[in-house]
This record gives sequence, C-alpha cells and structure tokens, in this order.
Amino acid sequence: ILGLMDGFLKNDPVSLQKDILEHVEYTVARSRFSFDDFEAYQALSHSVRDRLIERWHDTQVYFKRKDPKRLYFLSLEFLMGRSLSNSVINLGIRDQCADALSQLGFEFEVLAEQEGDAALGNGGLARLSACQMDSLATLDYPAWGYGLRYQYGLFRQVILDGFQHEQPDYWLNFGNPWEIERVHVSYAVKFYGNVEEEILNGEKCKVWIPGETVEAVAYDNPIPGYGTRNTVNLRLWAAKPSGQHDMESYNTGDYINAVVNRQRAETISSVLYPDDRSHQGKELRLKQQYFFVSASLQDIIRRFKEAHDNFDVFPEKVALQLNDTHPSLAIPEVMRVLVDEEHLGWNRAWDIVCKIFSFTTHTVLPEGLEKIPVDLLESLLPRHLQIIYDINFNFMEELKKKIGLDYDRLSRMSIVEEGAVKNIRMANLSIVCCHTVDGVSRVHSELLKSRVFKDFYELWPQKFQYKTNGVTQRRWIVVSNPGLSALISKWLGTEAWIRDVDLLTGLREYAADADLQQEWKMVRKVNKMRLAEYIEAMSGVKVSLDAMFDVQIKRIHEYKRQLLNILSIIHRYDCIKNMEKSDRRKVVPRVCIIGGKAAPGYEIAKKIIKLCHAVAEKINNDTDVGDLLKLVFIPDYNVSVAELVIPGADLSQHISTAGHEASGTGSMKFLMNGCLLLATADGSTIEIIEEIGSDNMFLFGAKVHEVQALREKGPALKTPLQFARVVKMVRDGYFGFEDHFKSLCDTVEGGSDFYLLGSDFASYLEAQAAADKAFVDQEKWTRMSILSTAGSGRFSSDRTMEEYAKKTWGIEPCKCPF
Ligand code: 26Y
Repeated sequence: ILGLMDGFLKNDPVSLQKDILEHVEYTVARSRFSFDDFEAYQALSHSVRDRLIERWHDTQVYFKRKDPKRLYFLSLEFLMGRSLSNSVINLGIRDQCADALSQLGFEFEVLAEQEGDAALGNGGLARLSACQMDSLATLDYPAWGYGLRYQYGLFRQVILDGFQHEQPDYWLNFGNPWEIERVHVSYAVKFYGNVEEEILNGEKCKVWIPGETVEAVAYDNPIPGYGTRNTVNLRLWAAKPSGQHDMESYNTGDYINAVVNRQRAETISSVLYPDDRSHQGKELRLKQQYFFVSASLQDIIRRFKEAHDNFDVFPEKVALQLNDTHPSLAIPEVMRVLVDEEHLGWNRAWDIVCKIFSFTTHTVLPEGLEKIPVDLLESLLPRHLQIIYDINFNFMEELKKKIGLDYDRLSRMSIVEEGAVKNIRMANLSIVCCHTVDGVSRVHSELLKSRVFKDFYELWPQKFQYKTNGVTQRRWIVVSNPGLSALISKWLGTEAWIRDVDLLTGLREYAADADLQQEWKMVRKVNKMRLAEYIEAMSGVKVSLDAMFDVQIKRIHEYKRQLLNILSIIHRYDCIKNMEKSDRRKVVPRVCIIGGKAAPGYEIAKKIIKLCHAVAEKINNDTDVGDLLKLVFIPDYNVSVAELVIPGADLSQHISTAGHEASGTGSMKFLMNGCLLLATADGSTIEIIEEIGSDNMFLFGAKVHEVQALREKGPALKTPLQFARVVKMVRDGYFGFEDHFKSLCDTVEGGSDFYLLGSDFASYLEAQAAADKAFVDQEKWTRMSILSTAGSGRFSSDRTMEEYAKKTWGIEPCKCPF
C-alpha cells in the first residue's frame, strides 16, 4: 500500500520536465533534443493527462466504495473549448508547468494556443453544460456527464467577401490527449424491427425484435475540480459497427458491400447538428438521441446492478438530469428496460421513473419545443412509441378525472399532437414524467408558468422551479484573465474567491480606491492590447486603445438583435458624417466588435453577417471617420475566442427583445471581467440588475410585459425618424448589395418588425449616449467596472449546481480524500 502511494506523479518542475521529455520521446515519438511547439504541447498535455487519470481513478474508486446517490447529467451538447490551461489551473500546477517548460525553451501560453477547441455544441445550452461540469467536480458532487463524441463539432465559420461559409470541424485530426478510449466499455444499441408478444411465466409481455445493432464505445474525459482531488467523468459515446451488424450480407458473399455497410454505423456519431429548428424530425438526429440515451442507461443500470439487486432503491442512488428535451427518450427507455427486460411490472416501473428524472428547459418560445413525427418513431423505435402511448393514455385518464372533459385543454396537454402529421411532444412527455421542471432564470420560469406550460403549471404547480444559470469563474476569470485574477487575489488578500465566489463582494469597499483603480485600468489596458492585436491579425483593421471596445458576441439570431446594433452603428456613422468637423472632437471613439455564427439554413441571420461586413467596409475606409468609429466582425467565434475577447471589452451588449432570451450567460462572463453591460431587461439581466444596480449598467427598451401590446399595435407604432433613415440607407444601397438586403429590411419595416427594433430604437440610442458619457469619466467608469466584478458572484455555476443538488437532485458532496 505504501508503494501505491509512492506511485503518484510528482508536481515539482523537475519531475514535470522529466515527464514531458519522456512523452516527447515515447508518446509523440520525437527526439527529446528537437521538438516544436505543437509537439511540446502534446507532450505537456500527456503529462497533465497522466495526473488527471490518477485523480480520476481515485475519485471513481472512492465513489464506488461510498456508493452515494449519483447525478447523471445527460446532454447532447458540451462546449468544452480547450482543456490544457483549465486543467493545469484546476490541478494547481500552472506555475510548475510554466517553469518546467521555460527551462526547455518553451512558453506555456504559446503551447496553450496550439490546442484546438472541442466544440461539441452550439451555444448557450452547450457551454452551460461545460461550466456546470466544472462546478460539479469542484464542489465534490458524485456526478457523471454523458454525451456524444461527434467526429465533426460545430462547423467552422469562414467569411468570404462578407458572406458566411461553413466548413467541417474535424477536430480529432491532431489527436485528442484529453480523452481515454475505453474499447472494453461498449454496449449494443438497437434500432428498427418490430414488437412481438410473448408469454413469460404465464404472463403476456412485449418483446422488441430489433432490426439493426450499432455498438457504442465509451470515451472518458476527466473533468478536474479546483482545489480538490475530485475529478469527475464526462463519458462520450462513439458509434462503431457492431459484431452483429449485417451478418446476412457476409453469408451471401457480398463481402465488400458488407464492410462498407458496417462503416455506415459510424455516421450516427459523426456530426453535430447546428441549432437550426429545420433539423427537427430528421431520422439521423433521432438516432443520435436514442443511441446516446440507450448507451448511457445501459452503463448506469450496469453500475447500479453491480451494487444492488433491488430496483426499488434505484431512486435513492440515481438522479437523471435531462438537459432540455434532447435526451428525453431516456424516459420510455427506462420504462422499457424495467418492464420488458427486468420484468418489474408497469406500475412499479412507473413509480421509479417518476422519482428519478428532472428536466431543464432552455427555450422561451413554443416553436422551440421539440417534436418527433410518430411515423419516424414507429419505424425507428416501435416499442418506445407503444410505451409513450401507454404513458399518455394513463395521463389522459388521470387528467380527465381532475379537469373533466375539457377537450381543448386535454388536447393541448396530450403528449401526442394530432393533426396532418402526428407528433410526439417531447416537452409534454418530459413534464409528465419528471418530478421537477426547471427554468434557467426567474423571468423564464414565470413565462413558462404563465404561457408555454400554463396548463401543466395549473395541474402541478410544485413541479415548476428555476435555477438561474451561472458560469464558472475558473475558466472565465482565472484561465482567461490571469491579470485580473491576480489583482483580485491581491486586493482581497486571498485566492479563496476561486472556490467561494461570493467573496468578490469584498472588492466593493475598494471600488473608489485610486490605487486599485489605477491597477484595474492597467490590467484592462493590457487585455485590450491583446484584443487589438488579434483584431488586426484577423481583419487588418488597426484600432485605437483609447476607444471604447463595444462587443456583441453570441449566435446570430433575430431575437438577439445584432441588426439593432448594426443599425445604431450606421446611425453613429451618419451623425459623424453630418457633423461640423470641429464637433467631431466631442465624439467618444468606439470600436464596435460583432462575432457569432449563423445556423447554415438561417437566411436572415446570414444576411445580418453580410450587412455587418458591408457597413464595416464603408466605415473603416472613410477618412472622415478615422478612429472615431470602427466596426469589426470577428470570424469563427468559439470558446477560445471568447476567452480572448471578453477580458478586453469595455462594454458588452445583451439586447434581445424582452421575453426572448431564456437566460443568457455571456453577460455573466463579461460582468465577472469588469465589463459594463448595455442591455434590455430580459432573462438573467433582470437578476443582474438586482445585484449590481441599474445605475451600474445601461438599460433600455420595452419590458417583458409590454412586448405583447406593442406587437398588437403593429403598423400603428411610431418608430423614430432616425430609424427609418438608417433602414432606408441600407435599402437604397448605401452599403451596396441592395437586392440582397431587401428581405432583411422587410423584417423590420412595413408593419412586421416582430422583434421591435423600431420601437426600441430611441431608447437604445439614449442608452448608447449614456454609455459614451460615462466612458469620458474614466474614474466613474472604472468604479462601475470594479462594482460589476464585485457583484458577479451570484452568477457562478457553483451556486447553480448547489441549488440543483439540494432542491432537485437530492445529492451530497462526496469528497475523495488525498
Ligand atoms: C431542438 C434542437 C433543434 C435544439 C438545439 C439546441 C433546440 C435548442 C437548442 C439550444 C438552446 C439554447 O442554447 N438555449 C439557450 O440556453 C442558454 C442556457 O440555459 C440560455 O442562457 C439561453 O438564453 C438560451 O437561448
């Protein structure tokens, strides 16, 4: 046993250096006397990986011994970004690694830049999952994440002539040191076929005779906690051809075709669907969902059965969290396993199902809710369809007893949507079967209760809760903004805020301190310099560090209103052009930065990107304007670009039409980094206002409860003259491409303007003017900036995870001893 303890890898620079050199030689297979930055990155990563594996092992062994109730977090998307910096910081070996490398002639930051992003997700929901995994590990919760190991992550955005083009993201090209392939952890996942009835022990039971089998192979991704040995597992499944696949063709002698067909099995985990509602109802997407759900549940049930032989204790040991409805086939799958395979009987199985599942929804709009065509489900998963019908039948019977024969309400609440195409409503299925339905901010939850899920709320008010989203300060301050991180620790006299982020409020008392202000400004300036260099490298535009860096980075969507931002930039440009030269001195210089991907099939979003480029082209080349205004589009926005941009932003925009952003998490990252917010009172911003006060940010626009009435007014709404003027400039071809932009202009004019750009325009300009005014007073601005960071503690995913653990999952920390 003593020998075992001795076996642990040491973390001093000399030991690290030795390990790095061994990996250069034996893993990367290069000479230890000559290797480049990428090879050094590989060797370093493998050295870090070894240390992760040790902790990961200890944690799993400890969990197994203690057998606590575990959380299984099921999500089809995880947006992890890079792992190296995050890992060394959480392991507490950042400086030792840097030392070890510098003696070898390498710089840690340079090597960290060699890593590509793991972009196995689209946007908010997916990055949230990643932040939550970091918090679960840090808080010692016995948690597992499950997902899909897509071979192609979210598409790469390439801009050609101002237009977005999508390119495949084959992220595994250069190997992935952060995963451990488990060739022996694999499960058969079945599809198609039909259902037959059998008599077993004198009782009728259903048997699914599947038509196709695909193998799911586990890839484990260790997620280290900060300041703890705990390292939890994110298990991602890859599809491989099964041994049982298509034996028929082999027997008929068509060997080549049989091999080619086997290969086809791998397509299930080949590509992430870009968030584009038009993909709903596609067979491959449904296959992905079931593939991941079935493999995860087989794994979870196997683990449970290793320690227990009675399913009645299942709910005491297992909590299953559904990240949106994407994994909700887990519900009929658990029923199928318990009823058809474990022969528990329907009622006993149902009782268990009702205790284990919880569900969080991330959308506001009823159109955003997932539906699966019955025909599709019937062919792919015939037994699951039967089970869903049975669940619905029981639910409808019970509902009739409670509300009588109110057919409208019954049909609204039914899991099955009747109509030309019959659909399964995945949200209804989830609400019926989950013990808790969570929203992602307070206002989101109110909207769910009063609109989207009103009928269900009236039936089961106790099911509806919310946990306001949060982000991890480890990645979003410590990793991405080391300068600010060190400054915070210096002034608070402790690094404890990295685990206990509420301590940031301690900065409030120094917000007006001249020394802190000075140091704060210095750190921010260095970050702006780094961002300015990046902008120049990406777009060739030189920007002034004295200008206000005004940033809007997020997926491009009409409701997020990047168009509102661009129109106000046109307005600013127009004002500068029409000013007396002598008045231009009064203009507060701005660098407007926009970044984000548009779903490949979302035409209007793509036109917004093109418009941004067309406007930028005009403004940036206008010598009348010079440094007073610049507009840059940052291509291929992803997690690591965010890590660079956010710390360098002065102002960030979160300007969705009120009632449309379920939460928003980008704002929280900016807030933590001392960036001021220009925002509408939507999603989590409403709660941010409560923490930092409305006088520390720039708010504008219609409120959630006003939006409906404004829309009903429609064409009668007065939009300001300036608005009509800037839209006309676009229409008339001032920026070229008038034919192309016509349909874009039509979305905000002629009575449509669904997202209320026109009616919010005047107050938006006022908020912009207030931001300009505040920026001139750098002392005031810096105070507001410090107060933003100081008030950001509530928006840590540590707090969110603690709330879930206590109120929804019923799990407790299980800390692996050193
Ligand atoms: C059905 C399928 C096409 C689909 C795919 C992805 C549906 C929805 C999504 C993604 C939704 C999403 O990312 N929602 C965002 O979740 C964030 C985390 O809770 C919120 O902060 C953000 O407001 C919300 O838009």
